[in-house]
Amino acid sequence: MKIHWQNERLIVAEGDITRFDGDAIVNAANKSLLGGGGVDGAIHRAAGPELLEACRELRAREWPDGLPVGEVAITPGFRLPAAYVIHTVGPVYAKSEDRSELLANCYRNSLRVAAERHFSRLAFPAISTGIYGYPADAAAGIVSDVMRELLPALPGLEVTLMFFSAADAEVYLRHA
Ligand code: AR6
Repeated sequence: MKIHWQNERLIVAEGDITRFDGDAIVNAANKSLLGGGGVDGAIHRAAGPELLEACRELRAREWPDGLPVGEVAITPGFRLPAAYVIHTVGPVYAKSEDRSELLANCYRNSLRVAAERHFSRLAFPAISTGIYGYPADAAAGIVSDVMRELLPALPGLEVTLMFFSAADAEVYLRHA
């Protein structure tokens, strides 16, 4: 991973989140929790089939109708370097409706779970900015607001925002 910017609590980096070695990575999943393309597909491939099995159990036990947008569910990371995966579902971007609170909730709820479990290193991908079409600059503003709002209250946690390209990391830094 290449670091583009950092302070004591927040790292803006470029790289493959499946390689992140920390307490948890966040997955930009879909309601089904049963895998998909993008970062979700990459995480399932790297974690191995046990992850799909754990997600099926989560569905059966806790989320029979699927995981609602903005909510989170946690599984082990299995073959990933990260110990856990926090699965969340971002909103599909819509010009006609402001879904920024839903996107913020993905980040807020993931941070809450990380704090509850006393995690010290957590990495996020740029939720909703791929297949779900959220403009990277709009998402950047939402994410940086959440980090400004919540990180001061979570002193033991270091957050990495892991962008897939240098261009995406730079967009974040311009709009944050
Ligand atoms: N590491 C870090 N970032 C990545 C990686 C990776 N290995 N792979 C992709 N990205 P997306 P969404 C970036 O489409 O928009 C799936 O099918 C990517 O460049 O993965 O929330 C799910 O099952 C982009 O910036 O997630 C859902 O159906 C960001 O991750 C749907 O896609 C998010 O892109 C969710 O769409």
